[in-house]
Formats: sequence, C-alpha cells, structure tokens
Amino acid sequence: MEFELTAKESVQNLAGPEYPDTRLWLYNDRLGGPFIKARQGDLLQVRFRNQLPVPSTIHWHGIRNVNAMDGVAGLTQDPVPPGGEFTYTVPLEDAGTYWYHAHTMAWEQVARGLYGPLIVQGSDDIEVDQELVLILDDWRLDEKAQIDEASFRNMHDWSHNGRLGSWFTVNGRLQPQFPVSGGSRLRLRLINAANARVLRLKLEGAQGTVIALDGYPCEPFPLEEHGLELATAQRMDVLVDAGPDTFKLQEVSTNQTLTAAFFVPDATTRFSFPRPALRLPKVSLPSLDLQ
Ligand SMILES: [Cu+2]
Repeated sequence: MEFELTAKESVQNLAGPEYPDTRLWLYNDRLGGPFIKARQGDLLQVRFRNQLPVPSTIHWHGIRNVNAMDGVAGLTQDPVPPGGEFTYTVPLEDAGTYWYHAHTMAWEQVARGLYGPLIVQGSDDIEVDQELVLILDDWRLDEKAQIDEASFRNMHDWSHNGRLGSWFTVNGRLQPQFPVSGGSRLRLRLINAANARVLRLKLEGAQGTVIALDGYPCEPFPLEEHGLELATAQRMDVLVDAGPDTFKLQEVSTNQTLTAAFFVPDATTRFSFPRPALRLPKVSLPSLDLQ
C-alpha cells in the first residue's frame, strides 16, 4: 500500500461562492484530506513531502504503530524541514476508522487543514451496501473567509475551551448531500477533526446503531435522540438503514440544531425496505492480565 502526501499551501473555496477563496495548508490540495483506504495486515507506506514554509510531521491517529513512525516531532523523529521528505512505514494491525494529521505545532497545522481519513478494512467487517466517510471540522475564519491567524497561540483559548471555530464543514464542504440508495444499509464513519469542538451528533429521519468507537468495535447501541458526544480526534461508526426519504446528520452540542450533512436516497430504490434484521456480533474484549 503506497501513498504520497505532499503538504503545501493551497487556495480553495471553503466558505461558499459569496466569499473569497481561503488560503489553507493541505495534503495533495485536498480539502478534508486524501482518503487513505487500506486492508488490515497491510504495511502502509507513505512518502511525505513537506512543501510548507515550516517543518512538519504526520501522526497516524489511533494506529497501534511502531514508535519511530508515530510522527511526533522532537520525540519520535526529527521534524521534516521545508523541502524535505520522510517515508512512513506504518503496520495496520487493526481494522477500523482512523485518521492522520500534522503533528508539529498541530494546534496550528491541523487548524489550517492538514489532516485526512485513514480507513482500515477488515475481513470480518459487518457487511453493508455503502460506506461513507465524514470528517468533521469547525474552522475559525475571519470576515474575509481566511484562517484567523491572529488568534493562533491565543492564551485565552488555551486556558479555556481551546480554539473553537466559526465555520462547520463535512469533508471540507458546508452541509454536503450524500446520494444513497433507498433501502441500503450504510456504515457512516464519523471523524472529529476539529481543534477543540466536542461535537454531539444525532441522526434526524433515520435510526442509527453505533458499532465502533475510536476505531474499535463496541457492543452495538442505538444512537439516541439526544445524540452522542464525539470529542476532538474521536471516531464513531454508525450503521443506518436508509429509508425512501432524506435523512440528516445533526450537530447539537450548542443546544442549537446544525445540519452537518444530508443523505438523499436516489429515485430508484434498489433495495427493499425495511432491511432484514441485522445480527450484530457480540463484542468481547480479552481480559487484561494486570500483574
Ligand atoms: Cu491525533
């Protein structure tokens, strides 16, 4: 499994057509990050090129990694200087929903857009018709839709709730619409890439079942009406049987309801609805041998 990630400045429309384009730092010019998809047991090889004006590294969040590949500048490796490169060799021992992000001055580099999803498919994953990866972020933009640089290193943020943003996106887009097939069984892989915002997520118009948290399978439980908190860097995997009607992912942490994304069934329903009952595996974790 070989990938290339080039970190560089990138100008993209983030805030919609009424606003100027935003100067960001991205991998491969991809807002929301290039999607890395691999299989359990793969050895992920990523050639990282740093074309930023500052040093950088990449951390593979949640991966049971070897220390030298963990990407923590000054601790597990030297920072990769501007113009430099580094090849990460990351063993993917566990299936699940992970992500990668810059880990040199991460409080600034992640806020500028340096992150992306890392999905590891396993051989005994629950069978679904469609998988959707949603990487959620709140950006702190100024009135010209630029990254608010003046508030980097802001002590008030750091001593309170962190750098909360003002512009909420999914995969780098405001309220994207995902086409789905009516009656299909979906696996939503949700990733909180915000710097500080603890999200509270719920579905409107469909029932969700949480099957994994932070990459690992959990005893399945319903995603309730009041939603489930997803702190920064956390992930949750939710199974949904799409009906014939549009449903929404909503963010309710502020007690206001913000629609994060729409899921729109196409006109031709290809699956019968409702789907046959799902037999979810009982998850048992090995007991820890603490001595
Ligand atoms: Cu992380």
